[in-house]
Amino acid sequence: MKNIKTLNDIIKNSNYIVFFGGAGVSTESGIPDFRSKDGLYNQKYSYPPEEILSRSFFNRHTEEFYKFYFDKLVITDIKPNITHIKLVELEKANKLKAVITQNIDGLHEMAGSKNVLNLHGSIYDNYCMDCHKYFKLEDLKTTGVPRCQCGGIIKPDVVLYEEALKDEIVDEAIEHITKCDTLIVCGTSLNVYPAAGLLRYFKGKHLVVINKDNLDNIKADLVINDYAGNVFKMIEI
Ligand code: CNA
Repeated sequence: MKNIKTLNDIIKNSNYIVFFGGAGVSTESGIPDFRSKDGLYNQKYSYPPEEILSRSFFNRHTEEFYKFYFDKLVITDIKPNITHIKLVELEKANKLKAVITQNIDGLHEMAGSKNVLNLHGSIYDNYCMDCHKYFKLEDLKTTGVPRCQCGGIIKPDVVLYEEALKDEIVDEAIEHITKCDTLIVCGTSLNVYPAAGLLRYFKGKHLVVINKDNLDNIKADLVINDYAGNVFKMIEI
């Protein structure tokens, strides 16, 4: 396939690649995304998922939030897929300098990637909202509202709608995007801000988009409309 050959040529000639990914990177591991045909936004719930995943909803309807969260977003009996694995190989080859992800599923770390910037946090980290004690995911009971020994509500360290991203992670992401010669954008609809807005810092040579559906909100040098796995399995390292 001509596009794959072009991508392999770009990778061969790049020294500083950054990967910017979204939910589409994990669909082939069995985690549904938000906006695809069979994504969470096209299923029926008592409230729209965008509302359930907001901070004001978490505050007002904590139990309802947790029901949705544990049912739909905390999926742990899964494995990294070929895209996660190839990214580890690219990092080991010293080509890939950072994985910037909007995902909260921890699959890049599970695959073995070292420099992962979790823009939206991770389901594996949780804190008591009162005493700030840290809890691992397996410490949380998955029914009702998880509570700390001090009585405080435990909140996952994931960024909900209406919440700000962490400055130090955003700063690091901007630094990598500004410095890289190739930026690979993959499996994201680029609808969620401010994450999607970080791409404006790119001033390198090759902007590559790999996405199942065509995106009309970004202009790239190379666009491959295919499943991430189909593309990454062909990447030569
Ligand atoms: P999205 O808006 O659902 O977009 C996903 C994009 O990926 C769509 O354009 C799809 O066409 C595309 N896509 C789906 N499967 C594939 C595939 N196999 N190969 C290539 N492309 C594919 O999700 P975004 O990431 O853009 O939105 C950001 C939200 C989604 C973040 O806040 C995440 O926390 C949130 N989210 C994360 C997960 C996860 O951690 N795995 C799951 C669902 C949602």
